Amino acid sequence: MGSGIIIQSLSGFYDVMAEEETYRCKGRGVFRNKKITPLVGDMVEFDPEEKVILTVKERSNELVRPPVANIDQAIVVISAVEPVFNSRLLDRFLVLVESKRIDPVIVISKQDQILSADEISGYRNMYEKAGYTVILSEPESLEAMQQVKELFKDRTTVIAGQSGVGKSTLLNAILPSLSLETAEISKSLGRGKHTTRHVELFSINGGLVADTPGFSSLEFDDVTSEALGECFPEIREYDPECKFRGCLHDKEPKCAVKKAVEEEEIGRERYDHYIEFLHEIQNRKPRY
Ligand SMILES: Nc1nc2c(ncn2[C@@H]2O[C@H](COP(=O)(O)OP(=O)(O)OP(=O)(O)O)[C@@H](O)[C@H]2O)c(=O)[nH]1
Ligand SMILES: [Mg+2]
Ligand SMILES: [Zn+2]
Repeated sequence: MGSGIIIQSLSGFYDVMAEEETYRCKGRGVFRNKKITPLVGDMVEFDPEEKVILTVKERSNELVRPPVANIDQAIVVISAVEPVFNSRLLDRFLVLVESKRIDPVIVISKQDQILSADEISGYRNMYEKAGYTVILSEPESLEAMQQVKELFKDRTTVIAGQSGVGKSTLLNAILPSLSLETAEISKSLGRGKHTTRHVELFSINGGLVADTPGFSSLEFDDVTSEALGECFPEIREYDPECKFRGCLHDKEPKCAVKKAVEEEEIGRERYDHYIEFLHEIQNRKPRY
C-alpha cells in the first residue's frame, strides 16, 4: 500500500503521484455505491501493484468548478487591461476563495499594456491596505515571476481568474517546459470558453500548482450574510468594535466598519461591493 496525491483525472482513471512516481489507477469498485468521487488534489491510499485507489482521505476543502480538493492558496489573476480591470469581479473571486478558507494572493497582469502606472497604483494600495499581497506582473518581469514562484513552495495552489487574464501565460513564464496552451482574448472570449479546460496539478518549486479554467460559477451559493464579512479581511478586523453583535455593517448604528469607511481606513469600493454582495445574498431565493 502507498499514499499519494491525485494530480490528474482522465475518464475514469486517476494519476496518483507518490515519491516522484506516477501511477495510473482506477477507483475501488465500492466508490460508486458509496458515491465517492475522487478529485484532483485528494490524498489517497492506493495499491501500486493493482493500481487501485483504496481510500480517499478527508478533504480540508473542495471546489466544484474547477473540481479540485485540499487547496491552500489561490493566486487570483486579474488583468490591468483587456479584459479591463474590474474590482467588482476581483472582489467576487476573493470572497469565493476566502469562503473556502483558501489564502488568496492578487496578481495584476498585463502591466506592459497600461498607459500610466497611476491607473493601477490606487487599487494596489487599496488591496494592500485590506491585507492582501499584490503582485504586478507581465511575462517579461523576472522579479514578478520569481515572487510568484516562491509562493508555490510546500503548498497546493490554484490559479484562478477570468478567461484571457493570462493564467496559463504566467505559469509558462515561470516554467516554460509546461507549454500550456494560451489564446488571444478575442478567440477565447469569442468561443465563450476558457482555453484551459482541464485541471492538472504540476510540481513547481516544491509545491503543486493547478492551472484552471477560472471559476465557472461566481455565485455565492454557499455564503451566508453572516459569513460574508469574514470574507473581507478589513471588515473582519473592525467587526469586533461594532456596537451590535452580528452587525452586518449595513443599516446598523454605531458600526465600526462604516466609521472606518468614512475615515478612509477601509476602501469605499470594497465596502460598496460588500453591501452589493450582502443584498444579493439576502435576496437569494431559497433553494429546495
Ligand atoms: N501584453 C500582455 N499579454 C498577456 C499577458 N498575459 C497574458 N497575455 C496574453 O493574453 C492572452 C490570454 O492569455 P492566457 O494565458 O491564454 O489566459 P488564461 O487566463 O489562461 O485564459 P483561459 O485559459 O481561457 O482561462 C494571450 O494572448 C496572452 O499572450 C501580459 O502580462 N501582457
Ligand atoms: Mg488558460
Ligand atoms: Zn458593523
